[in-house]
Amino acid sequence: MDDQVKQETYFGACPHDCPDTCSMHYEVEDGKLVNVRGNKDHPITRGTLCVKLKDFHDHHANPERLMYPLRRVGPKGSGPNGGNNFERITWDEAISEIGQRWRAIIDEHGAQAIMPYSYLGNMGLVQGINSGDPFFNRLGSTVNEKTFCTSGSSSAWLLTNGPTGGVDPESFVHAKYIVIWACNTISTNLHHWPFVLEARKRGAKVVVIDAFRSRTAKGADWHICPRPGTDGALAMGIINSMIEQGLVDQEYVDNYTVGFPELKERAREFTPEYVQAITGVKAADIMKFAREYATSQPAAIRIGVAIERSAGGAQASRAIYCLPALAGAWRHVGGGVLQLPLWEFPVDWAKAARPDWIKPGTRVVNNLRLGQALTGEMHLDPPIKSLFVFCTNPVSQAPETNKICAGLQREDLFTVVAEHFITDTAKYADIILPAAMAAEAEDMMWSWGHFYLTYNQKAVEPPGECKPTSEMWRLLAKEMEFDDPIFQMTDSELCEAYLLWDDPRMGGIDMEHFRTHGYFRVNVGTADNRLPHAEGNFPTPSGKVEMLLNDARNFVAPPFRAMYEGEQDGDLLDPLPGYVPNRESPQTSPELARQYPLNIISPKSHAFLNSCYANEPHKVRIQGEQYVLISPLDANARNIREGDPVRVANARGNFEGVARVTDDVNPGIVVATLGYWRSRNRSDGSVNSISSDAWSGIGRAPTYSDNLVEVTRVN
Ligand SMILES: Nc1nc2c(c(=O)[nH]1)N[C@H]1C(S)=C(S)[C@@H](COP(=O)(O)OP(=O)(O)OC[C@H]3O[C@@H](n4cnc5c(=O)[nH]c(N)nc54)[C@H](O)[C@@H]3O)O[C@H]1N2
Ligand SMILES: Nc1nc2c(c(=O)[nH]1)N[C@H]1C(S)=C(S)[C@@H](COP(=O)(O)OP(=O)(O)OC[C@H]3O[C@@H](n4cnc5c(=O)[nH]c(N)nc54)[C@H](O)[C@@H]3O)O[C@H]1N2
Ligand code: SF4
Ligand SMILES: [Mo]
Repeated sequence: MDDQVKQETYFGACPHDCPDTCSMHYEVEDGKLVNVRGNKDHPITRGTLCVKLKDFHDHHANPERLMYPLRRVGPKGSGPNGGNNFERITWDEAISEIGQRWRAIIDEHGAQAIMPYSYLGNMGLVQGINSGDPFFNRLGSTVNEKTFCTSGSSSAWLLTNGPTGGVDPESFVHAKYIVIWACNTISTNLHHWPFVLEARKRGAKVVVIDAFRSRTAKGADWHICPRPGTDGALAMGIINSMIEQGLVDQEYVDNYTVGFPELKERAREFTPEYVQAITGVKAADIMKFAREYATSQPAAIRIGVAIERSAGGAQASRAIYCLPALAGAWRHVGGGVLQLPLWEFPVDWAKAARPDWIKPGTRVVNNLRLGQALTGEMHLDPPIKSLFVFCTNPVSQAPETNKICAGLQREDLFTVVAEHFITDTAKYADIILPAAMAAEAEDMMWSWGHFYLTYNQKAVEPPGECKPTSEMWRLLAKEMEFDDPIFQMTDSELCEAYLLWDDPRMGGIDMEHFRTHGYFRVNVGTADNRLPHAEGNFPTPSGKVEMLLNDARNFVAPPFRAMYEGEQDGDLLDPLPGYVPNRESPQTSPELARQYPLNIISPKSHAFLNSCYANEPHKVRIQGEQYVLISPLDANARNIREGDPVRVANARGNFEGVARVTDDVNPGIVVATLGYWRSRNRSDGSVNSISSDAWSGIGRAPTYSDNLVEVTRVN
């Protein structure tokens, strides 16, 4: 019958950089995506999507979406909001112009004058962050090192515990004591919260350690509120207090750790009183926490990404990773630390990223230093003459964005951006390529929040002339005359090629399993029996928890150094965990603190996913205008009232928002959440106008929680 509507359902996988990696159902009617629902069968998703994705089908149909390739017309900066003006072109024109420009650049400067720049706007193996690695490695471009997120805490993890998935997030239901440390679970890891609540129903206590009273802190039994960047001191204080109170599981420590005597010596100075002075957490609370944590087993720690965002972030992480060994928490199902389960995924990175195609000696530019690289502050020879951006929006997300914008305005820089929208970054492009969205291309997702591989089927055709990222690489490879087989493979073939099917963790399944179930839990034990380290078995050189390192060098965990075996910073690391104070603080930079006395932190927005959705009015309505949380004491001192427009500034830049005066933050701290587009804020600025591109000590991680500012009322 002609008028019968053709209905179909496909498996989806949320492509965003979110630990939950939800499994979804795309509902399609007559070739049109009409609804997206959470998969009820998926043990993590359990049928619900978050506020960001619940109308994901509308996101696909956003009228502002890019539909055609665009080319800049007129001089740079002559368009809206200081960006460029564009005209519509065809894909053929776009690809051949890119090819021509690149061939000329390669002739004059060599291929390293071209730099790719990507991040986790899409996590998929086929359409996401690393999907361009084979192409760019083959091209011989500069290697872009990707340390936006978790490289500090991950480097610390690999040094201390090795590449283990740690405690299963689902095993948290068995915990009697749950510590959520620098993680705003209810906003950023929503599907883990039910496991926490289940544990609490069974008698667990939930403790949140957060630098302000976040949504999650409000939902906890106990909120411990250290000053930002002082977690290393707090963890060392807990270690001190466990030792002093005789709470260490000596047998576990003797059998399965290295360096306890040295750690004990290091912890001696971190008395509760000393740690109180650094962190602002009361000495009695430090002792109480140590007692409760050590004696309420199983105890599970969920560490957030924000722990690493200051000079001492990775050192703090190392100290925290020692806690479950000291308490013997790894002996129990549901005891230990959850860092990133991603270490357990049998992904064939050698195939997916082709590090073997990187020529020895190829230079590496870190993604946090984009501004320096483009403006010449970093002395690059050859200079970057072409930038290719995909799956990331650095003008919103990277630090020191004023510098990035200045670089992007260079007339001699040829910038290509593949995007869904004309973002704050895309507006500076010479060529914009319209990318397909999740429902429009096949993909396979690993996860950094649980143990499931999740499959994404192509449910509908891309609209207009949008193309999957994978197709973009095929077209560019053809243009550059690369005939390697990987550039001929279909998306289905790539999905299959990028998994290590023979790895025992794949349980003997094949692609058909994904086509019929949509997801697969890798074989790492079950939530009720996974006990990875009850008897040590840490994948470290010693097989033990390495509290003490032997002649370790500064280290960036492999996935973040872009899978290349490139040069490493040669600095000797502190062999022990410890406390490294913030770079910008009244103690370490008193001059600066006189001018800029407030420590700003910029956690994630509840209704945005990084900068995604911050251009959608209904999400902005939920999230509210860019706000600045400030304590009553600091507000009064500056004559700021609730709702006043305020400017947040330091020497790097400024942005404006509205003041929310609240005792959710302590005096000396201000909070402004991340993701807002600077072009849509009150003034052309965002939290990353003021953030620093300095690295944290290990892992070249960002220092977004280590920035001083002053806040003033805007009249
Ligand atoms: N809604 C939403 N969810 C997201 C994202 C998003 O943008 N929006 N982004 C995704 C991504 S990429 C990531 S990495 C994760 C991150 O998720 P989380 O790890 O939760 O990171 P944040 O929200 O940045 O910060 C978590 C908490 O750490 C606190 N904090 C900041 N600095 C410090 C500190 O020095 N010490 C302590 N103890 N606490 C501190 C903040 O106040 C905040 O409440 O979220 C993912 N999920
Ligand atoms: N101040 C401050 N800054 C931060 C943080 C912080 O806490 N504070 N957090 C940091 C962290 S943890 C992270 S992970 C980074 C995240 O930084 P980004 O990864 O840059 O964040 P997104 O906003 O998700 O950028 C993704 C962009 O990719 C586009 N995109 C999505 N899917 C596709 C696709 O399939 N193809 C193409 N071509 N484009 C696509 C989206 O439209 C979006 O514009 O930000 C970092 N920046
Ligand atoms: S953003 Fe996170 S919580 Fe929301 S649907 Fe995607 S994976 Fe799930
Ligand atoms: Mo992130």
